[in-house]
Amino acid sequence: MRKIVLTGLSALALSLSACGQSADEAAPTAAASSDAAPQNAPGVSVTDAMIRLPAAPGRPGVAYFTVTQGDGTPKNIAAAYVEGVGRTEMHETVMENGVSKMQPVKAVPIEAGKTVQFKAGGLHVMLFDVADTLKAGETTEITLTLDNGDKISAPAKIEAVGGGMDASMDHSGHDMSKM
Ligand SMILES: [Cu+2]
Repeated sequence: MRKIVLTGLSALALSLSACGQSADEAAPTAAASSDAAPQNAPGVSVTDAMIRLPAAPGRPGVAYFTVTQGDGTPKNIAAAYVEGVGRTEMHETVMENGVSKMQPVKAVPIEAGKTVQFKAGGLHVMLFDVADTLKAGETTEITLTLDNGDKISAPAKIEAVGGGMDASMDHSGHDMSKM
């Protein structure tokens, strides 16, 4: 009786490992298909770009977007430009002693297979001297410059402040005198 039980268990173990192997074999096929889009020369794309207008004239606005690098060597986002905006700064919101504050970021690293999100409460681009030609509901263009000189442009939706509570909270702690 004991021998029969053991045989049954080892057969079960064999069938389990066989399942594991077939799952491994399927993985490279899925990875290969994501490489099949060499059209975008730098391999970097900007999606979901959005501009949030200043809460009041003279105050900064903010830009959020997602950066994805399909292939190529690691790079850095060195600068962001938004059509209709005088000056920009890349910032990151960090927690310090339990208080949320922002600090300037000189370069944001990107690498193949990774997605970097600029979003409320994290990385974002501050927009200074926002022209009143930028109107909620319309679209402008955002251009990122990489440290190798490549540029990527994408359309950016313009939203009024108040589209989300997070925007005003994100910037309430901004100490302009330190900039
Ligand atoms: Cu900021």
